[in-house]
Amino acid sequence: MDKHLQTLASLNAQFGNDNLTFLPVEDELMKAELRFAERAGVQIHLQGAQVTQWTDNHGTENLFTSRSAIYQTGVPIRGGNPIIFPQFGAGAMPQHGFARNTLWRVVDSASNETATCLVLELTAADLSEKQREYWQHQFVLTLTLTLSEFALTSQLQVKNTDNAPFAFTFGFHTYLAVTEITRAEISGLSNLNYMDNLLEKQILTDQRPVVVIDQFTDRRYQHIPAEMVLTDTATGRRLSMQTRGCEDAFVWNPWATAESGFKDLAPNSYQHFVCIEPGCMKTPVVLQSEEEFNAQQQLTILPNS
Ligand code: TA6
Repeated sequence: MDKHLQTLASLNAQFGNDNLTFLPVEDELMKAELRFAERAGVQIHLQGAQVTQWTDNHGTENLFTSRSAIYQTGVPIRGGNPIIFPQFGAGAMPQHGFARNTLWRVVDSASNETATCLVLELTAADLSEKQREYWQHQFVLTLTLTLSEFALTSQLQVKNTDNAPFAFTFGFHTYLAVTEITRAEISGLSNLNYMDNLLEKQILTDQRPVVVIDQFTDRRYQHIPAEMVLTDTATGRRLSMQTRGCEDAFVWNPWATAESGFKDLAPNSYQHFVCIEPGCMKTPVVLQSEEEFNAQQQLTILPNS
């Protein structure tokens, strides 16, 4: 059997446990279901190592995944927490690079009294011929997902296993669920410069104490702080996003203006999510041969939420 080919049976036999089950999706795709404590859970699609659901131990779903999402080999899933690598946005390769629409491999799992985790990997050997046309470097991408009662941590490691340097941009393209977009507030971004993709990429500054979304928004905030907090004022729920290794963060919402251009977004979906996307987008990360880069996004539901 192809050493890369993992089946539901082999995955459940090798990595399954009381808190981890592998399940089928459409089009021969597969996903993992991680559970913890009474009600915490995460669903991760092996294509893209993409989290599509995160339920905390209150039973609240904190990520948005479109009900019109397409589950097809090679097609990015609209929502959840796509991993964007090695190109954020448009460029020499298709939008947002190959990591989110390529099948990753499961390499480890663990579960103890404090958390349960799953480790997935993507290397140059997993790329198609077409993808190799865009990207000839040898690399190892490792994503470690850790679920506890009220937190979900994504640790991304990029290793340059080539004998020459390469540069990349990346992001955690996180779709955070909100009750109603105009009731959402983002703190931690005031007084930061941001590039506005909708105003000829001008560099502006936002001096409001919190960012509120009241129109089509596509901004790249620069030099982000270690923590941003999303408050859903309709319910009082507060979600902390703590990052490491992330220099910038896009804030995106298509509003009704752009939503109709996305066939995998149902009408009025824009009202129920905001994307806060930490990463390194403005200045590419350069990795020397055998060098490693680590980044982390920790989502935590704050107490009294
Ligand atoms: O959020 C940044 C962004 O690049 C937006 O400009 C918008 O294109 C969004 O990502 C969605 O991109 P996608 O390729 O997933 O449709």
